[in-house]
Amino acid sequence: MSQLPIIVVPHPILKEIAKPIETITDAIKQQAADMIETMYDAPGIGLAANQVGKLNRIFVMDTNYRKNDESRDAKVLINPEIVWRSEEMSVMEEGCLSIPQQFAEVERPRTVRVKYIDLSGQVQEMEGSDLVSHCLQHELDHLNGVLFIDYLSRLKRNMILRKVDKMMKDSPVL
Ligand code: K1U
Ligand code: ZN
Repeated sequence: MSQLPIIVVPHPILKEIAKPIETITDAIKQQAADMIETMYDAPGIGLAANQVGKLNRIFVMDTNYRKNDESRDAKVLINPEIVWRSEEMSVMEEGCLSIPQQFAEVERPRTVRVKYIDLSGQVQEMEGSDLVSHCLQHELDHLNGVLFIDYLSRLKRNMILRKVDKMMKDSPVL
């Protein structure tokens, strides 16, 4: 397994739409393992392919983030799609590994059900609320070239982008 560099805004790949995965090859399994390692190391509770420079529809997540290895339970979601979303909404503060150290409240459906393919090629469904729902939608957004700052006003978005730009110039190894 190897750690992958995480791409930071305003890199154009973060605005691209990722392509469906046709076959689960050894290369895809390796990519998933590398993404899991990268997510835990960041640390984060999710990571989408665009963020590590790949334009295929896969993300990893583990919202039960714990520091010790034994309790880790990362899920790999391939070609995910939302099949149901609640009318009830939820507002939560979100962060993004591609927008370091910036957080903002985002409103999304409180519960979603997502259909996806797992690493063994089986079709699966998972339903999640609150943090799980926000994370599922945040990661799926990445695969469609959408960032959480796209839900903010232009003023707030530009403030965040300027802060990240300054931070990267001051300490580019973040
Ligand atoms: O996709 C990403 O950029 C990862 C992002 C996911 C996310 C966070 C919050 C709401 C929705 C989606 C992160 O993981 S940011 C880091 C973070 O939230 C965290 C890090 C360590 C422990 C707990 C949370
Ligand atoms: Zn993100």
